[in-house]
Parts: sequence; structure tokens; C-alpha cells
Amino acid sequence: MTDVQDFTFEAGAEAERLRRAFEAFGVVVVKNLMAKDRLAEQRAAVNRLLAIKLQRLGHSSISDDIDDNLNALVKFDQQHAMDIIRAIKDSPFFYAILADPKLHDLSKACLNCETLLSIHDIAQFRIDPPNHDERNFEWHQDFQYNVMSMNSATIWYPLKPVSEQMGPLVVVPGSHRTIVPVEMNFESHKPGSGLMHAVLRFKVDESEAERKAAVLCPVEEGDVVVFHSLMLHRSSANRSNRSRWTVNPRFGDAADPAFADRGWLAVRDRTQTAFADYFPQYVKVSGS
Ligand SMILES: O=C(O)CCC(=O)C(=O)O
Repeated sequence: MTDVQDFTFEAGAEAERLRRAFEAFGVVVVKNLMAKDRLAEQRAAVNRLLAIKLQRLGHSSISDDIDDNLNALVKFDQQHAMDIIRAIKDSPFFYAILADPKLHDLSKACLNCETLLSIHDIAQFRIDPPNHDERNFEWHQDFQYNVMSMNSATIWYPLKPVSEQMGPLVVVPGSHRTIVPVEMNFESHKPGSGLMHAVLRFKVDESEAERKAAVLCPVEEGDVVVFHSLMLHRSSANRSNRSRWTVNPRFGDAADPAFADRGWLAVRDRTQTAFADYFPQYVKVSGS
């Protein structure tokens, strides 16, 4: 049984050690990588968007805390959380995260590569309010959603600590060596609804995945998780009384031969059938 400590490092760990752990487990946790003041700036940027939205709805008592303001906002309508996610992704601070040298160094070390690509469309920001399970992911791999280089890195870090009750990420260390076949059904999918996860159904032996699973918790302020695009992972339910805020960009290796040969085509808003187009042997199209 793999222990989370086997792939957990302090910031400043040598690239070679990170790479070896990433190769062995498909996941690495780096403690204290993001500076606390950078995280405070990111929360402040999120809070400005929450304040704008609340003011537009006539709500005048704005808090300094993103959770208070989000709670006030979703009382008007849960869908406002999606508007905030959309605006966050289009904010300069989010582009700065994609350009963060610390995340680049970590991704390059893990992927053992020199030239990264990061596609804005598939970088995510998640807000997971308590007891709101609609957007929770079952067991899946990220490659089928993103179709960047096969050995891409998904970065996952919280703006506030994630405790056991808050729905920590669950991973299967060492599961990153095979592509899991999927069933795709775009029939009732609405782009931009935040429900893209429901389009793919992964053929996973769930009891085996649960048996080998490691729960990444607690993840403290400043800690960063990076995992391989083929590593099996899932969400868990947030049963605390505050939201889980996670920053979730992805970095691929531009030198992956198949990725470069297809002109670095990946999944963007308008290319959601890319996995079926390039990997038809893993796909059964249903609902047509
Ligand atoms: O944060 C979560 O609950 C799931 C995130 C995830 O599955 C992903 O980043 O691919």
C-alpha cells in the first residue's frame, strides 16, 4: 500500500527526486511551494469578482472572506458560482498562474521536459460548495478530456486548506501507465455548464481503484499536488461547512512526438471530440 509520504516533498526538493517519484507513482505533493502572500493576492482577486457580482444583485454588505461572499451569492442562485469560475479564468491573475515559474519548474521536473504548453481552455478553477455534488468527478484520467501530451501534468492546489471533510482529492498511485477506455455521450451536454465531466464514462474497476487509493489530505495553504494525465483520480464529497477552492491548470510536454505531429491539437471548447478522433480504439460512442 502506497503511503502519501512516499511522494510528498518539501519545496526546494531536487528535480531528480521529484521526477523519480512522479515516474513511480504518477503523483507528487510539494509542501509550501506557493508563497502565502501570493495565495492571499489570488483570494483577493477572487473576492473582487464576488463583490462585483453581489453589488450587481443589490447586496451591500461585502465581507473580506471569499466563503462569506460566495455563501451570500449562491443564496441568490447556485449558478452564480459558475459565473465566478468563468470570470476567474478570464482574469489576469489566472493567466499569471499559468505563467508561474514555480509551477513551470515543478512540471518540467516531473515530466522531465524542457518546453511546456499550457492551454487556457482546459485549465480549471473549481469552487466546490458543501453538499453540492453535481460537479464531483468519478474515477477518471485527465488525458481523455484534454488530449495534450500523453505525459501532461495536472496541477491542483487550494486557495484555503483542504481538510478531510472538505472532499479531498483521491488518487491511485501507480495507475498512470495505461489508457482507460471511455464511453462518450455528448447528447445532453451544454458547453460552459461546468458538467463536461458527465460526458465521459470511464471503464474502471472501481473496487480495485478504491483498494489502492490514497486520500490527499490535509492539503495545506501553499501545498501543490501535481499528477500525471493518466493517473486515476476522483473527487470526494464536501461535507464541511465551507467551499473548496482549487486552482487546476495543466502543463504538457511540447516535445511529445504524437502531440507535435498533430500540430499540438488538444481539446478546446470547439474540439471536444478530439479523443474520439485520435483514439477511436478506446471509444464507444453511445446515444447516436
Ligand atoms: O478537485 C476535484 O474534485 C477533481 C479535480 C479533477 O478531477 C481534475 O483536476 O482532473
